[in-house]
Order: sequence, then structure tokens, then C-alpha cells
Amino acid sequence: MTTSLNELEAQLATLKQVATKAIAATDTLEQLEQLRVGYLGKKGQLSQILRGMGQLAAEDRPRIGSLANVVKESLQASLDGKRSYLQEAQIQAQLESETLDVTMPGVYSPIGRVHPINSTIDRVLDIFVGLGYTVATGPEMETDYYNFEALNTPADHPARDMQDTFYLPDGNLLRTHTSSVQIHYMEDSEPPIRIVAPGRCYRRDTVDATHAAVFYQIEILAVDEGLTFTDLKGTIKVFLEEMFGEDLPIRFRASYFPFTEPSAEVDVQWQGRWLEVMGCGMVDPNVLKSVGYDPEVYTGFAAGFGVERFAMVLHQIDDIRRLYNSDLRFLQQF
Ligand code: 2NL
Repeated sequence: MTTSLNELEAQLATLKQVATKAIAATDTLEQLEQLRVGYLGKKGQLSQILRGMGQLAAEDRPRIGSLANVVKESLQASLDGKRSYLQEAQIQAQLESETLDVTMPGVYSPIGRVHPINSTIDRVLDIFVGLGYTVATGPEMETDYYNFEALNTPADHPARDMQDTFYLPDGNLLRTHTSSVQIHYMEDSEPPIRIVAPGRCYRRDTVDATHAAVFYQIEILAVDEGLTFTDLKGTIKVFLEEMFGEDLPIRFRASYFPFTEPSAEVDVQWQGRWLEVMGCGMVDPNVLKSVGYDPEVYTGFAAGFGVERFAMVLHQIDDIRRLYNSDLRFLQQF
């Protein structure tokens, strides 16, 4: 079988036409390489066409040879052009996918702040730690003994009433003050002691602008040889001065607590008015006895106050419930 000149010319023309189209339609570098091997490789279509050249008359060979070269160079140029186009596109796509949009909004992670109850507790603890006191904490669930009995609180005292204290089914209760922490501390240590006991307390109370069923209290207690009411007054004066940031007039009014004798309420003159801010007194000898301290050797003073009341006075907050609502419009002011 012979291959005519015209036939070879037609095959070359078809190859050029089909291959040029196929190269133009390719959109990956892998496909492009397959096309190159298929058209221009050793066993590719161009080589196969040229194998037919052996049957041509000698004078016709140069024509097919140079036509084949033209086709080869044209396809090579198409392949090269397409390759650099696809490489460029690949780089471009990678650049786009890795682009960082610095104008995109960030992830919203607001910085928290300290709740006014906690910042008030922190300030109080700082002041008493500065005066040499140790911070003491204890359980919120207590026995009747640690909350009342050891604190010289008689069985018929109104605080022990079902109406005023949360009693648990097992006979335990939710502490009504942090005095119970101080009883535990005194049982475990010998005088001299100076402690400050902050913590959450509970009472059965109708909630209103100035009362909450769950509230925070801080108590201080000092027991040593020779402590007097003067030491108590001086301690409270220094504390209130630091708390209010100035030397405000203060007064002590006689009062009553089961666990202190004598007892007093402390008032501060603040913005033209007398405010009751805390209660205090000399530790009742019965309390010292209940923890095994000899009241003939040791005396002590104690004081207690509500944290919310202090925070409300210092920040001019009109309703205690604002401290528990978690309303950010309120809390973000502090
Ligand atoms: C108030 C008054 C007070 C105490 C708490 C106390 C503790 C022990 C012994 C004696 Cl272990 N006293 N604590 C004393 C006087 C007053 O709190 O108005 N609290 C909100």
C-alpha cells in the first residue's frame, strides 16, 4: 500500500487543525502534557504520519519534510503558549486562595471585667491583708452548731426561725453569715488570730430594692491578749478611710448582736447624710469558750457588713437587684 503526497499533506493539515483545537480547549497542565505526547512524542501522530514518507518519491520528500516541520513548530508554539498560560493561571489561583482580607471583621471576643461585687470584695480584702489579716473561707452549707450555737445565738433568736433561714431536709442550713467560717478557723488555730472572711450567704427574705435572698458578707475577727474596743475603733476607722478614700466623720451607736458584747453599729457621714455601713463589737466570752479559748486570757473584736450595701453606696446604685441581673448596660459602667 502506498501513501500519496496529497494524502500525507491532508493528514498533516488535519493533524494541525485538530491538535490546535484540542490544545486550545485544554485547561490543565496534565491534559496538555498528554496531548504533547500524543501529537509530537516518539510514537505520536506526527511520527506515524512521517513513517508514510518512506513510500514517497524522493523528490516529494523534502516538501512533506518541511510541511511536517511547519506543523511541528506550530503545534510546539501552541503547546508552549498554552503551558505558560496555564502555569500563570495556576499561580494566580493560588495567590487568590491565599489572600488575606485585612478588612474582614475579626472574631468578636469582648474583654470581660470584674463585677462590682467582686471588685468591692477585692478592695476590702486588700485593705485587711495590708493590716496583717489572713483571708479565710468555708462552706456555704453549715450545721446549726457553726451558724448559731457556737455564736451564742439562743434557740429562740428570730434568726434561727424557719421564716428567716433556709433549712435543708437533713437538718443542715445555708449559712446566714460568714461567722461560721471564723468558728472553724478558731477551732483549728491558737491566738493571736486576725482573719477576714468573705463569702456568699443566704436568708429567707422578700426580695426588694435593698434585700436579696442570696448576698455577700465580709466579717473580720481579731483575737489576742489585751485587745480592746479602742483597737476595734481604730481598725474600723482606718478601713473606712481607705474604703471611702477620705477621712469621713464616723460614729458608733450602741447595738446588740448575740455574739458580741458590747456591740455597735457604725455610721459614716457621706454626701451630707449618716449611712449605717457595718456592725461590730467585742467577741462575747461565750463564743471564745465554745472554741476552747480562755476568755480570761484573750479578748477579741469582730465586725461584719454586707458587700452589696457597700457597693451600692460607693457606686450610687439604687436597687440591689441590678447587681444580679447581668445586664451589660449596667455592668459595663464599672
Ligand atoms: C452586720 C454585723 C457582725 C460579727 C458580725 C462575729 C463573729 C465571730 C464572733 C463575734 Cl466568730 N462576732 N461577727 C460581730 C458583730 C457584727 O456583723 O451587720 N453584719 C452584716
